[in-house]
Amino acid sequence: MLIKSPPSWAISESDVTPESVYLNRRKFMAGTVAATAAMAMPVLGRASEGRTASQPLNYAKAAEYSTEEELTPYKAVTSYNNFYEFGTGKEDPARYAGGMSVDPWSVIVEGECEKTGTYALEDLLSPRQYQERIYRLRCVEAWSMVIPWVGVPLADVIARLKPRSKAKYVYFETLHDPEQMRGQRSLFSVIDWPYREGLRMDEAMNELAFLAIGLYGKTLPNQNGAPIRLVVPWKYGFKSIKSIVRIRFVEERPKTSWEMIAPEEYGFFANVNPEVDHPRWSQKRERRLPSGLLSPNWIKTVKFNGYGEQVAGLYKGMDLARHY
Ligand SMILES: Nc1nc2c(c(=O)[nH]1)N[C@H]1C(S)=C(S)[C@@H](COP(=O)(O)O)O[C@H]1N2
Ligand SMILES: [Mo]
Repeated sequence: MLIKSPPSWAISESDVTPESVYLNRRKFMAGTVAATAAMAMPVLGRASEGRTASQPLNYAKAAEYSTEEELTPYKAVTSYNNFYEFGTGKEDPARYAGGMSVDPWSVIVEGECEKTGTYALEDLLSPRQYQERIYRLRCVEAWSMVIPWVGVPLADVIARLKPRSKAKYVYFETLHDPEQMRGQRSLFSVIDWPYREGLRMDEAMNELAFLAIGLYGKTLPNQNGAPIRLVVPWKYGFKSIKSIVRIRFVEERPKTSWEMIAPEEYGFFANVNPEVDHPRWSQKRERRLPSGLLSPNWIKTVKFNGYGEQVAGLYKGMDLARHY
Protein backbone atom coordinates (compact mmCIF):
# COMPACT_ATOMS: atom_id res chain seq x y z
CA MET A 1 0.00 0.00 0.00
CA LEU A 2 1.23 3.44 -0.91
CA ILE A 3 1.71 5.78 2.03
CA LYS A 4 -0.47 8.82 1.46
CA SER A 5 -0.31 12.18 3.15
CA PRO A 6 -3.56 13.12 4.88
CA PRO A 7 -6.18 14.75 2.68
CA SER A 8 -6.28 18.50 3.18
CA TRP A 9 -9.70 18.45 4.84
CA ALA A 10 -8.32 16.14 7.52
CA ILE A 11 -6.08 18.92 8.80
CA SER A 12 -7.40 21.81 10.84
CA GLU A 13 -6.97 25.28 9.38
CA SER A 14 -4.19 26.23 11.81
CA ASP A 15 -2.04 23.25 10.82
CA VAL A 16 -2.14 24.14 7.18
CA THR A 17 0.96 25.16 5.25
CA PRO A 18 1.82 28.85 4.71
CA GLU A 19 -0.99 30.98 3.43
CA SER A 20 0.65 31.55 0.04
CA VAL A 21 0.79 27.86 -0.67
CA TYR A 22 -2.78 27.49 0.55
CA LEU A 23 -4.01 30.31 -1.66
CA ASN A 24 -2.24 28.90 -4.67
CA ARG A 25 -3.76 25.52 -4.16
CA ARG A 26 -7.13 27.19 -3.78
CA LYS A 27 -6.71 28.96 -7.09
CA PHE A 28 -5.71 25.71 -8.68
CA MET A 29 -8.70 23.88 -7.30
CA ALA A 30 -11.12 26.66 -8.10
CA GLY A 31 -10.75 25.86 -11.77
CA THR A 32 -12.19 22.42 -11.01
CA VAL A 33 -9.74 21.19 -13.63
CA ALA A 34 -7.76 19.29 -11.05
CA ALA A 35 -10.76 17.50 -9.64
CA THR A 36 -12.25 16.67 -12.99
CA ALA A 37 -8.94 15.43 -14.32
CA ALA A 38 -8.53 13.17 -11.31
CA MET A 39 -11.98 11.73 -11.82
CA ALA A 40 -11.36 11.14 -15.49
CA MET A 41 -8.15 9.25 -14.83
CA PRO A 42 -8.12 5.70 -16.11
CA VAL A 43 -9.24 3.15 -13.55
CA LEU A 44 -5.87 1.42 -13.66
CA GLY A 45 -4.06 4.58 -12.64
CA ARG A 46 -6.28 4.94 -9.65
CA ALA A 47 -6.23 1.31 -8.69
CA SER A 48 -2.48 1.45 -8.22
CA GLU A 49 -3.04 4.03 -5.48
CA GLY A 50 -4.67 1.28 -3.52
CA ARG A 51 -6.89 1.56 -0.51
CA THR A 52 -6.58 4.91 1.24
CA ALA A 53 -6.15 4.37 4.95
CA SER A 54 -8.27 6.46 7.29
CA GLN A 55 -6.42 9.51 8.62
CA PRO A 56 -6.74 10.91 12.14
CA LEU A 57 -8.79 14.09 12.50
CA ASN A 58 -8.61 16.99 14.95
CA TYR A 59 -11.94 17.59 16.63
CA ALA A 60 -13.69 18.60 19.84
CA LYS A 61 -16.27 16.38 21.51
CA ALA A 62 -19.74 17.92 21.42
CA ALA A 63 -21.00 16.74 24.80
CA GLU A 64 -24.58 17.86 24.17
CA TYR A 65 -24.81 15.52 21.16
CA SER A 66 -23.92 12.24 22.78
CA THR A 67 -25.53 9.21 24.34
CA GLU A 68 -24.85 6.75 27.12
CA GLU A 69 -25.65 3.83 24.83
CA GLU A 70 -22.88 1.48 23.90
CA LEU A 71 -21.07 2.36 20.68
CA THR A 72 -21.35 -0.07 17.81
CA PRO A 73 -17.82 -1.44 17.28
CA TYR A 74 -15.78 0.07 14.44
CA LYS A 75 -15.66 -3.26 12.70
CA ALA A 76 -19.46 -3.52 12.48
CA VAL A 77 -19.89 0.13 11.46
CA THR A 78 -17.46 -0.34 8.58
CA SER A 79 -18.34 -3.84 7.39
CA TYR A 80 -22.16 -3.88 7.37
CA ASN A 81 -23.26 -1.08 5.05
CA ASN A 82 -25.81 0.12 2.56
CA PHE A 83 -24.16 1.83 -0.41
CA TYR A 84 -25.91 0.58 -3.55
CA GLU A 85 -23.32 2.24 -5.78
CA PHE A 86 -21.12 -0.71 -4.83
CA GLY A 87 -23.74 -3.45 -4.76
CA THR A 88 -26.82 -4.38 -2.75
CA GLY A 89 -25.17 -6.82 -0.34
CA LYS A 90 -24.26 -5.54 3.13
CA GLU A 91 -20.65 -6.59 2.61
CA ASP A 92 -20.30 -5.23 -0.93
CA PRO A 93 -19.41 -1.64 0.07
CA ALA A 94 -16.51 -2.73 2.31
CA ARG A 95 -15.32 -5.07 -0.43
CA TYR A 96 -15.62 -2.78 -3.44
CA ALA A 97 -15.60 0.88 -2.34
CA GLY A 98 -11.90 0.97 -1.46
CA GLY A 99 -10.78 1.92 -4.96
CA MET A 100 -12.97 5.04 -5.13
CA SER A 101 -10.77 8.11 -5.34
CA VAL A 102 -11.81 10.68 -2.71
CA ASP A 103 -8.91 13.14 -2.72
CA PRO A 104 -9.12 15.64 -4.30
CA TRP A 105 -12.89 16.01 -4.03
CA SER A 106 -15.08 18.88 -5.07
CA VAL A 107 -18.68 19.78 -4.41
CA ILE A 108 -20.83 21.84 -6.76
CA VAL A 109 -23.09 24.36 -5.02
CA GLU A 110 -25.88 25.71 -7.19
CA GLY A 111 -29.43 27.04 -7.26
CA GLU A 112 -30.99 29.63 -4.99
CA CYS A 113 -27.98 30.87 -3.03
CA GLU A 114 -25.42 33.68 -3.20
CA LYS A 115 -22.29 31.55 -3.05
CA THR A 116 -22.73 29.16 -5.94
CA GLY A 117 -19.63 27.53 -7.39
CA THR A 118 -17.39 24.51 -7.37
CA TYR A 119 -15.72 24.09 -4.00
CA ALA A 120 -12.70 22.03 -3.10
CA LEU A 121 -13.92 20.04 -0.12
CA GLU A 122 -11.51 21.76 2.28
CA ASP A 123 -12.93 25.13 1.25
CA LEU A 124 -16.53 24.04 1.71
CA LEU A 125 -15.59 22.91 5.23
CA SER A 126 -13.47 25.91 6.13
CA PRO A 127 -12.81 26.95 8.98
CA ARG A 128 -12.68 23.23 9.68
CA GLN A 129 -13.71 23.21 13.31
CA TYR A 130 -14.73 19.60 13.55
CA GLN A 131 -16.94 18.12 16.26
CA GLU A 132 -17.55 14.59 17.37
CA ARG A 133 -21.21 13.68 17.80
CA ILE A 134 -22.51 10.30 18.85
CA TYR A 135 -25.77 9.56 17.06
CA ARG A 136 -28.05 6.58 16.64
CA LEU A 137 -28.52 5.50 13.00
CA ARG A 138 -31.80 3.66 12.34
CA CYS A 139 -32.15 2.00 8.94
CA VAL A 140 -35.63 1.56 7.47
CA GLU A 141 -34.76 -2.17 7.33
CA ALA A 142 -35.07 -2.29 11.15
CA TRP A 143 -31.44 -2.44 12.23
CA SER A 144 -29.54 0.28 14.03
CA MET A 145 -26.11 1.35 15.22
CA VAL A 146 -24.59 3.97 17.53
CA ILE A 147 -21.83 5.84 15.71
CA PRO A 148 -19.35 8.52 16.79
CA TRP A 149 -19.24 10.83 13.76
CA VAL A 150 -16.80 13.67 13.13
CA GLY A 151 -17.92 16.62 11.06
CA VAL A 152 -19.63 19.99 10.98
CA PRO A 153 -23.22 21.14 11.50
CA LEU A 154 -24.98 21.33 8.14
CA ALA A 155 -26.51 24.64 9.26
CA ASP A 156 -23.05 26.27 9.47
CA VAL A 157 -22.15 25.25 5.92
CA ILE A 158 -25.53 26.37 4.59
CA ALA A 159 -25.30 29.73 6.36
CA ARG A 160 -21.95 30.43 4.66
CA LEU A 161 -23.50 29.64 1.25
CA LYS A 162 -26.17 32.30 1.85
CA PRO A 163 -29.37 30.73 0.52
CA ARG A 164 -31.96 33.13 -0.91
CA SER A 165 -35.49 33.30 0.46
CA LYS A 166 -36.70 31.27 -2.54
CA ALA A 167 -34.71 28.29 -1.27
CA LYS A 168 -37.32 26.07 0.39
CA TYR A 169 -35.43 22.78 0.09
CA VAL A 170 -31.85 21.62 -0.19
CA TYR A 171 -31.06 18.80 -2.58
CA PHE A 172 -27.99 16.52 -2.57
CA GLU A 173 -26.44 14.15 -5.07
CA THR A 174 -23.86 11.38 -4.73
CA LEU A 175 -21.02 10.86 -7.18
CA HIS A 176 -22.09 9.22 -10.42
CA ASP A 177 -19.09 7.38 -11.85
CA PRO A 178 -19.80 3.88 -13.16
CA GLU A 179 -16.08 3.29 -13.72
CA GLN A 180 -15.47 3.57 -10.01
CA MET A 181 -18.84 2.39 -8.75
CA ARG A 182 -19.57 -1.12 -9.92
CA GLY A 183 -23.19 -1.00 -8.71
CA GLN A 184 -23.84 1.78 -11.24
CA ARG A 185 -22.78 -0.59 -14.01
CA SER A 186 -25.30 -3.21 -12.96
CA LEU A 187 -28.16 -3.80 -15.37
CA PHE A 188 -30.39 -4.79 -12.47
CA SER A 189 -30.00 -1.65 -10.42
CA VAL A 190 -33.28 -0.23 -9.11
CA ILE A 191 -31.81 3.22 -8.60
CA ASP A 192 -31.85 5.87 -11.31
CA TRP A 193 -28.34 7.28 -10.69
CA PRO A 194 -27.12 9.46 -9.17
CA TYR A 195 -28.45 8.74 -5.68
CA ARG A 196 -30.50 11.79 -4.65
CA GLU A 197 -31.72 13.12 -1.34
CA GLY A 198 -33.19 16.27 0.06
CA LEU A 199 -34.38 18.09 3.14
CA ARG A 200 -36.81 20.89 3.75
CA MET A 201 -34.83 24.02 4.59
CA ASP A 202 -35.88 24.09 8.25
CA GLU A 203 -34.87 20.43 8.59
CA ALA A 204 -31.50 21.17 7.03
CA MET A 205 -31.00 24.08 9.45
CA ASN A 206 -31.96 21.98 12.48
CA GLU A 207 -29.12 21.69 14.99
CA LEU A 208 -28.94 17.89 14.56
CA ALA A 209 -28.35 17.81 10.79
CA PHE A 210 -24.66 17.04 10.33
CA LEU A 211 -22.13 16.68 7.53
CA ALA A 212 -19.74 13.90 8.51
CA ILE A 213 -16.21 13.53 7.20
CA GLY A 214 -15.13 10.93 9.74
CA LEU A 215 -16.08 8.34 12.33
CA TYR A 216 -14.23 7.01 15.35
CA GLY A 217 -11.89 10.01 15.09
CA LYS A 218 -10.61 9.22 11.60
CA THR A 219 -11.63 10.13 8.04
CA LEU A 220 -14.57 8.12 6.74
CA PRO A 221 -13.84 4.76 5.18
CA ASN A 222 -15.16 4.83 1.61
CA GLN A 223 -17.92 2.35 2.42
CA ASN A 224 -19.36 4.83 4.92
CA GLY A 225 -19.59 7.63 2.36
CA ALA A 226 -16.15 9.23 2.09
CA PRO A 227 -15.19 11.93 1.93
CA ILE A 228 -18.41 13.69 2.99
CA ARG A 229 -21.90 12.42 3.81
CA LEU A 230 -25.04 13.67 5.43
CA VAL A 231 -26.21 12.42 8.84
CA VAL A 232 -29.82 13.15 9.84
CA PRO A 233 -30.29 10.91 12.88
CA TRP A 234 -34.05 11.37 13.37
CA LYS A 235 -34.77 10.01 9.89
CA TYR A 236 -34.37 6.57 8.37
CA GLY A 237 -30.82 5.89 7.23
CA PHE A 238 -31.51 6.27 3.51
CA LYS A 239 -31.84 10.05 3.98
CA SER A 240 -28.19 10.18 5.09
CA ILE A 241 -26.73 10.41 1.60
CA LYS A 242 -23.10 9.42 1.06
CA SER A 243 -20.19 10.79 -1.01
CA ILE A 244 -21.87 14.10 -1.84
CA VAL A 245 -20.79 15.98 -4.98
CA ARG A 246 -23.69 18.40 -5.45
CA ILE A 247 -25.74 20.67 -3.19
CA ARG A 248 -28.60 22.56 -4.82
CA PHE A 249 -30.97 25.05 -3.19
CA VAL A 250 -34.41 24.74 -4.74
CA GLU A 251 -37.92 26.09 -4.45
CA GLU A 252 -39.80 22.85 -5.20
CA ARG A 253 -39.56 19.65 -3.21
CA PRO A 254 -36.96 17.49 -4.99
CA LYS A 255 -37.48 13.89 -6.09
CA THR A 256 -35.40 11.61 -3.92
CA SER A 257 -34.07 8.17 -4.83
CA TRP A 258 -36.11 5.88 -2.60
CA GLU A 259 -39.24 7.91 -3.09
CA MET A 260 -38.72 7.57 -6.86
CA ILE A 261 -38.40 3.79 -6.52
CA ALA A 262 -41.35 3.10 -4.19
CA PRO A 263 -43.25 6.19 -2.98
CA GLU A 264 -45.77 4.07 -1.06
CA GLU A 265 -42.93 2.54 0.97
CA TYR A 266 -40.42 5.37 1.36
CA GLY A 267 -41.62 8.92 1.89
CA PHE A 268 -39.74 12.17 1.45
CA PHE A 269 -39.77 12.91 5.19
CA ALA A 270 -38.93 9.38 6.33
CA ASN A 271 -38.92 10.27 10.01
CA VAL A 272 -38.27 7.27 12.25
CA ASN A 273 -41.71 6.33 13.52
CA PRO A 274 -42.68 3.09 15.29
CA GLU A 275 -46.37 3.96 14.80
CA VAL A 276 -46.18 3.71 11.01
CA ASP A 277 -45.21 0.27 9.78
CA HIS A 278 -43.45 -0.31 6.51
CA PRO A 279 -46.01 -2.01 4.21
CA ARG A 280 -43.95 -5.22 4.41
CA TRP A 281 -42.65 -5.19 8.00
CA SER A 282 -43.12 -3.65 11.43
CA GLN A 283 -41.17 -0.56 12.47
CA LYS A 284 -41.89 -1.07 16.18
CA ARG A 285 -38.54 -2.70 16.90
CA GLU A 286 -35.01 -2.69 15.60
CA ARG A 287 -31.98 -4.95 15.76
CA ARG A 288 -29.18 -3.05 17.51
CA LEU A 289 -25.94 -4.20 15.87
CA PRO A 290 -23.85 -6.13 16.28
CA SER A 291 -26.39 -8.86 16.86
CA GLY A 292 -26.11 -12.36 15.58
CA LEU A 293 -28.90 -14.18 13.79
CA LEU A 294 -29.10 -16.57 16.73
CA SER A 295 -29.12 -13.83 19.36
CA PRO A 296 -30.78 -10.83 17.77
CA ASN A 297 -30.57 -7.83 20.04
CA TRP A 298 -34.08 -6.42 19.55
CA ILE A 299 -34.88 -3.07 21.12
CA LYS A 300 -37.90 -0.78 20.87
CA THR A 301 -37.84 1.86 18.18
CA VAL A 302 -38.45 5.38 19.48
CA LYS A 303 -40.28 8.10 17.55
CA PHE A 304 -37.85 10.43 15.75
CA ASN A 305 -35.20 7.90 16.78
CA GLY A 306 -35.23 9.52 20.23
CA TYR A 307 -34.59 13.06 18.95
CA GLY A 308 -38.16 14.36 19.35
CA GLU A 309 -37.09 17.13 21.70
CA GLN A 310 -34.99 18.69 18.94
CA VAL A 311 -37.15 17.97 15.89
CA ALA A 312 -40.81 17.32 16.75
CA GLY A 313 -41.56 21.03 16.32
CA LEU A 314 -40.62 20.82 12.63
CA TYR A 315 -43.67 18.68 11.96
CA LYS A 316 -46.40 20.46 13.96
CA GLY A 317 -49.72 20.11 12.22
CA MET A 318 -48.47 17.44 9.83
CA ASP A 319 -50.10 14.03 9.79
CA LEU A 320 -47.01 11.86 10.23
CA ALA A 321 -48.93 8.73 9.28
CA ARG A 322 -49.38 10.21 5.81
CA HIS A 323 -46.18 12.20 5.51
CA TYR A 324 -43.99 9.35 6.59
N1 LIG B 1 -25.26 7.35 -2.02
C1 LIG B 1 -25.84 6.53 -1.15
N2 LIG B 1 -26.08 6.95 0.10
C2 LIG B 1 -26.66 6.13 1.00
C3 LIG B 1 -27.07 4.81 0.62
C4 LIG B 1 -26.80 4.39 -0.72
O1 LIG B 1 -27.12 3.26 -1.13
N3 LIG B 1 -26.18 5.28 -1.57
N4 LIG B 1 -27.70 4.01 1.54
C5 LIG B 1 -28.39 4.68 2.66
C6 LIG B 1 -28.89 3.76 3.67
S1 LIG B 1 -30.23 2.83 3.25
C7 LIG B 1 -28.35 3.72 4.92
S2 LIG B 1 -29.06 2.77 6.14
C8 LIG B 1 -27.12 4.46 5.27
C9 LIG B 1 -26.08 3.50 5.80
O2 LIG B 1 -24.94 4.18 6.25
P1 LIG B 1 -23.71 3.34 6.80
O3 LIG B 1 -23.36 2.30 5.77
O4 LIG B 1 -22.61 4.33 7.02
O5 LIG B 1 -24.15 2.69 8.08
O6 LIG B 1 -26.57 5.14 4.14
C10 LIG B 1 -27.52 5.76 3.30
N5 LIG B 1 -26.85 6.56 2.28
MO1 LIG C 1 -31.11 2.08 5.23
